[in-house]
Amino acid sequence: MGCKVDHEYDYLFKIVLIGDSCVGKSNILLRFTRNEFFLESKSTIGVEFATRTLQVEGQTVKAQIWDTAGQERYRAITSAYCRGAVGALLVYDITKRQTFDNVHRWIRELRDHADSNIVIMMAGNKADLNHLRSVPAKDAQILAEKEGLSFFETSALESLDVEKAFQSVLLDIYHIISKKAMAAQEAGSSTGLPHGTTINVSNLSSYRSKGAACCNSN
Ligand SMILES: Nc1nc2c(ncn2[C@@H]2O[C@H](COP(=O)(O)OP(=O)(O)OP(=O)(O)O)[C@@H](O)[C@H]2O)c(=O)[nH]1
Ligand SMILES: [Mg+2]
Repeated sequence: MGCKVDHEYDYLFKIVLIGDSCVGKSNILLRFTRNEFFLESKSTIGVEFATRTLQVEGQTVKAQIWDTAGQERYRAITSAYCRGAVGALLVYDITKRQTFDNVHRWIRELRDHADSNIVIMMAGNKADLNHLRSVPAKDAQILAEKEGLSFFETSALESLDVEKAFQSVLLDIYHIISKKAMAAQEAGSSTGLPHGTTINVSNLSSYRSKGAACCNSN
């Protein structure tokens, strides 16, 4: 177990990249964290992660992004890494209908294993292959509305809306946390007690990093 105290950011958000194999999860992560793309990338084995620190509404947010393997044989590992995630990019391939049909399965996976307030962004990747499209954007929009997800079509290859998709997830998470913090503050002030009141903000502690120890179990 590695532990460290990091004062270089205000918030640490754990995000997972999830979806069928070959939809482009690893390349989306590469594009977002290193501005790179590999046409012949290898299938992810187990799980990998990368980070990027950016500003969200004036706060320094470190996104710790876990790239899971889409292959069936790694399913148990994938579920394990969803634990504690506060955001997810659920990726399908716009040219492969089956990867879109499986989105339901991945939503269940997230709802079963991740944080109950998880922000889910559905990303229809490979938008550069419009001529091979088998999933109309309209179908995805309808599903997104029904399931309460955000939705973007992306292209890791052409760097289309990858940045926007992550920014949107991080902003939504930040808003949820700010609201919770405000509610906790209000609960504190409504007691009318002087300093020293104990306010239960346990749900916030996993997000707030300043001065706190951050431990990964691997
Ligand atoms: N045309 C196009 N190809 C892409 C895009 N994103 C990824 N690819 C290609 O799709 C293939 C699979 O990409 P990966 O990023 O390895 O897919 P993955 O979802 O991580 O797959 P697993 O690790 O097996 O779960 C590779 O050949 C990529 O070059 C994209 O936006 N457009
Ligand atoms: Mg991969």
